[in-house]
Amino acid sequence: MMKARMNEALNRQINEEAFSSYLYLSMSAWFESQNLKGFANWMKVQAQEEAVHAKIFFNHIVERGGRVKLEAIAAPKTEWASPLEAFKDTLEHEKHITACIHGLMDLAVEEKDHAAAIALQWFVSEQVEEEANAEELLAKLEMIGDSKNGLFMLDKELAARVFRMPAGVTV
Ligand code: OFO
Repeated sequence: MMKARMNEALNRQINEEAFSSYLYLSMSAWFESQNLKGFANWMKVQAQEEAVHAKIFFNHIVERGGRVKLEAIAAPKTEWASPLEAFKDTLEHEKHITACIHGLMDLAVEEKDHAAAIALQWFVSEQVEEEANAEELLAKLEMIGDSKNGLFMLDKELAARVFRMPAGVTV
């Protein structure tokens, strides 16, 4: 049985992940409006991943005899000045999520909640990847600058991203 403090903190994290999904879906919609279909695809896949993250926390709470309580999801931003700005926001958001995950891990250690700590370990590694992906794309966009050709090439590259359920995860 999970302690109430951890249960509440994990419920808050479900909301963070649901908001992440909503934010990236909003970015996907913005990229669609800019006719950048590859970027839109990349963000839609990202939104799917975030929805899975929320469900992993959901399942963990249920498996441990806790109680899932869903809260309202805040409205995300809907307009960006440029793809560069969208990816700056993405990186900032992922840094925020990393801080949330680290906070949860600190709580798991404090509460001696070993099961939560093991579940959170996957998220610690995932966040390293999430930040690295956002940093890489941000660096590419900085390199591209005002080049329409560069943007077109990157859009083509991002069109290839497909959603894959993480290994060992069923939601
Ligand atoms: Fe769930 O990793 Fe991004 O936000």
